[in-house]
Formats: sequence, structure tokens, C-alpha cells
Amino acid sequence: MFYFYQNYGCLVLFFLGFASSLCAQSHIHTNNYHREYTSLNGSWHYIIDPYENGYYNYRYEAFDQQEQPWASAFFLNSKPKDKSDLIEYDFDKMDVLEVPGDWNSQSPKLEYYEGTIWYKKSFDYKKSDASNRVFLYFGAINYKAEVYLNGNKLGTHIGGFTPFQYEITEHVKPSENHLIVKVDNKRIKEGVPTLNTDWWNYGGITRDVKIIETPEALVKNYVIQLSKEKKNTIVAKFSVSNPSGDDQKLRLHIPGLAINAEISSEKLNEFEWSGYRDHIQYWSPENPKRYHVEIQYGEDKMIDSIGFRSIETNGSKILLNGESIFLKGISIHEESPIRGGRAYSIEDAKILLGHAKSLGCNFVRLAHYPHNEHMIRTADRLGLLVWEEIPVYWTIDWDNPNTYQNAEDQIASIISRDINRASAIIWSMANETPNSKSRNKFLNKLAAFTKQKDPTRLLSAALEQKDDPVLENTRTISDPFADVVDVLSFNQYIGWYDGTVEKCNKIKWNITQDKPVLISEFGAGAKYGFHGDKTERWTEEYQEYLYQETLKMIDQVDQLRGVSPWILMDFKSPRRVLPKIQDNYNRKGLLSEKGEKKKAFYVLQKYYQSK
Ligand code: GCB
Repeated sequence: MFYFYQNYGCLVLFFLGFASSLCAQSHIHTNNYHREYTSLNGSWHYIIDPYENGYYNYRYEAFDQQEQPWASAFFLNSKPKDKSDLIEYDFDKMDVLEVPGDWNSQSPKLEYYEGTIWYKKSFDYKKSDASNRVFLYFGAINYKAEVYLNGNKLGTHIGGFTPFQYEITEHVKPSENHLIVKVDNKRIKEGVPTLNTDWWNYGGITRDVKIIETPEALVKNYVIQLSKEKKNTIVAKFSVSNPSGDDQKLRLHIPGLAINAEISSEKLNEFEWSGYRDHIQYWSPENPKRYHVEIQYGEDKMIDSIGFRSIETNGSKILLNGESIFLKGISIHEESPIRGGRAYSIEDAKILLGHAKSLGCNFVRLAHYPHNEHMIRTADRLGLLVWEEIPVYWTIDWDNPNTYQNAEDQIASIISRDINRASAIIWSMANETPNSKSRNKFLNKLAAFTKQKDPTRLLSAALEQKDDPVLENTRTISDPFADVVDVLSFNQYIGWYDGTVEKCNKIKWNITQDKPVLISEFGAGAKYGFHGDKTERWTEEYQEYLYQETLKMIDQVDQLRGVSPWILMDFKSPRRVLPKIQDNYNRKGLLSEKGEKKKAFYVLQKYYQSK
């Protein structure tokens, strides 16, 4: 049997703050969203493989590391050659899972499965031009993916919420391709996130799978935005793969701003343009103006919709387009309001963000990991400012260099994907991480990396608050990472984990940093339809009361510039086992998982109307 294994350890270049590489690689191109594509969504055959029998031989050696792997390696899609041949698997006789979609919500036998599942999709593919290049794009796979096309290993990707791609020009055939993906969602200590979270670890090919065809020379990455220093100047930078020749120009066309530039460059693969415009309509929640953008390089053409805005802080203010703004937010998990399970569709995004709009929000915290691209694109269109986050959550293996690299890769790919989204204003580094020397080193390095990749947006992290060492009944922020962030965010649960609701009017705040304060979480659990006295836990009345008292309390923080309570909708969490109340759901939603509004929804809505 012939088996061809490629080593993808390759030389990495940096340009425009984007990572790119000289060989088949997993870094995405900017704007795969608007390129033409062939979808590989739909039904995929699958094999559940808890012992990873299709990956390791009986000496526990990985088949894909061997010159001559046995036919029992699942990625080979082996078939018996004759009736005496021994092959102990057959993808084509197995059941199917729908892609995109997590596996846990698709079959009762998989509800709590964590481990390996192999997916297989067969497809034909005819290129529209023989010289074109072909890329295989995954919106996200949770958590570790080994990808094989026609028996060739394309690569391994780690991280459950970030997009990646491989060039498959050399591997794809006009007919009978078999794409096999080994997906492993086992939680691991050194992972990001680690073993312990307060959300369900949905496994699978959770986002869209696309084949994207491009000309040989193509625009890989670009950023088009307002100059940080001059608010009337648009700056645009592009990087090109396989540049087609010395005199090839790149065209940037933004009809709404009368930009129609033919850009030349001394460097073959980098193009830059900037221009003054005195009539730019800035993107804002009130007027989420996005300009139609066309980019052309040789045969490669694409469109985008881009808003222009500035975001900065000044003392305790957050300035959007130079004006102070209060972030009326809500935290959201990526769970489908339609089917349950992981959200992945534009319909999911419209419903989730529609609820946020009806609450009166101008801001959403997309917790606790990068959400799918429909969310950020829809937020751009609806005029919702966005906090994006990576799953550096609670405890992480701070001293492990691979863990650090993993976190850095996740923030890098989400910056690459969303660099042109006006709605994205905050990159969050972490959530409720315990202060220690190794954690500070890790987060400081990650923050410096993020600032270098994207100096235009704000940096934050959901920190924790503490008792003031001197003042009685007073809370303060003493975390050293508070010195690094632009927006001082913290979670607090006074009245829920921290006493009962009455405590809210006893607590004072002593915030010493001259920075905008954002309360990134507060909340209380309530079962929709369960009513009682406002002092009775789990009733809608308790949650309503907690919202009333918390909002009064936090309004006394002088530097308060925003809030994103926990959370829009109830979400699945294996930590939440109280029968008849939780039943494996975290009940802090303002809406139930079915979309029923609890009383506290209206308290927050009223508060936002008053702001
Ligand atoms: C938190 C976490 C969030 C939890 C929430 C809770 O502080 O950041 O992930 O779900 O509390 O409900 O306990």
C-alpha cells in the first residue's frame, strides 16, 4: 500500500502582523467569508473511537507516523481488496452526523461523549481553471483535529474555536476524494481551555467546512481601517501570495468614499495605500455604516463590507469616534437558541444578537472563546460593539510553553479573521485567572503579542475583585494585570456566591486605577416560571431583585463605563446538577434556553433605557 506523509513544519514569515507561511499551512486568509466556495457541509459518516484504535497500532504507535501504516488506519479509508481481506472498519456503512454541528446534541448516545470521533466525507471536485489553487477551510473543530485528504495528512490543528485552512491544490482530484478528520475533544490539563470550565465541552466539526478556489496569485491578508492618529485618513495594507509580476497593481475600490486606487509596490507581495477623506461616515451603534469594498489583484477579486471608527480610552472614558460611550452589554455563550448545542448559523446569530438589541444593548461580550464568524459579521451589521475572548479561563498550565503558544495562536487567528470588523473593539486575554508569578508572565507576554498584532483595539481581561485591605465593606482591584489592560473589567457576584442581595447596599468600591471600569459579569440563577418571594433562591423574583440592587450598587463606581451581566440565555453546564432547577443548565440567563424572558430581563432593559 502506498502512503505519502508530508511534514508541514515550515518557515513562517510575518507581514502586516499576520502570520503566513511558505508551504501548506493552517493560517487563514482574511475574508474567507466573502470568497466564493463549495460547501462540504452536510452529512458525514462517523466512527466513535474511544480507544483511538484507528490512530494507534497495538504498540500504541501512531499510524500516521509510519512509513507503511496498516490498512486498519482509519485515515486510509481502506476497503477489502477481495473477500478474504481483513478490514475491520467501513465508514460508508456507518451512521452520519451533520456538519456543522457538535456531536453531543445530535445523538442521545453521544450526549456526554468526550473522546475521538472520525468523520468522513466523499466529494468530487472540478476546478474552474486548471491553474487555480484550492484551499480547504474549517470554521472550527473542537478540540484537536487531524486532517487527511485521500490518505495524505494535511496537518493537525489544536484549539476548538478558531478557523484554519490547508492548501489542497496538489491533493484534490476531480472525483472520489475522501476527506477524513479525526476529532478529539478530550479535555486536557495543558489545553486552552483546561480541564475545568463552566460550560459543556461540545465536540465535533462545529462550524462550516468550505473549499475555496483562488487564482494562483491571491490577496491573502489585508487590513483597511482608519489611521490611529488621523481620523480622516484611511490606511490599507495588503499581502499577496504568489505575486504575478513586477508591474502587477492592486486595485482598491470603495465607491462610497470615492476611492478607486491602483496601487503599485516595490515589494512584490506587499501593498499599501492611504488617503484623506473628509466625509467619512463613522461606524457606530446608532449608525452602523459599512462601506462596500472591492479588492482586485490580477484575477483575484473579492468584496467586503467595512465600517470605519476609532476606539480609544482617555482616563476613565471609552471614546468611540472621539465621544464618550457607556457600554450597555450582555454576555453570551455560543449556544443555539433554535436547537440547543453549539450555535453556528447566521440564523442563530440573528436571534442571539436580536435578543441583545431588544434588551437595549450596544455591546456584547462573546464569552468565553471566539464565536463563529456570523456573530461578528451580524454584530457589525446591527451596530453592536464586541468584546472577543480566548478561553484562558480559571486555571491554565501557566508554566507550559505549549499552552502559551496555543493561547497565542488562538488570539492570532481571531485577530486575522476579525481585523476588519468595526464592531470588534476589545480583545480579552483571560477570565478569572488567579494571580501568580507564572500567570502574570504568561498574560503579560500575551498582551504584548496582542498589542503588537493589533495596536488599534483595546485590551482587557475579566479580573476578580478583592476586599480592600484597609477600608471596611469595600472592594478593590489589586491584580497587577490591571496595570496592563486598557479597560479595567472584573466579575463580581455579590448577592449570589457572595452573601445575599441585601449585601449590595453595604458594599462600597475603591477603584484606584484611572481607567474605564467595565463590570464583565454579575448575575443570579433563576428557573424560568419559578416564582416566589424575592429572598427565595432560584425564583425569577430573586434574580430580578439582585439586578435591581446590583445596578444601584455599581452606579456608584465613578469610573463605570459599561456592564455585561451574566448572561443572555441559560446554557448547558455539567457543573449544574440541581434537579428540577438546573438539570445541567447554568440558570443565570435573562432568558431560558428556549428564549422565554425572565423578570430580570426587564430590569436591565429599563436600566439601559435610562443610560
Ligand atoms: C463566572 C464565570 C462564568 C460562570 C459564572 C457562573 O465567574 O466567568 O464562566 O459561568 O461565573 O455562573 O458561576
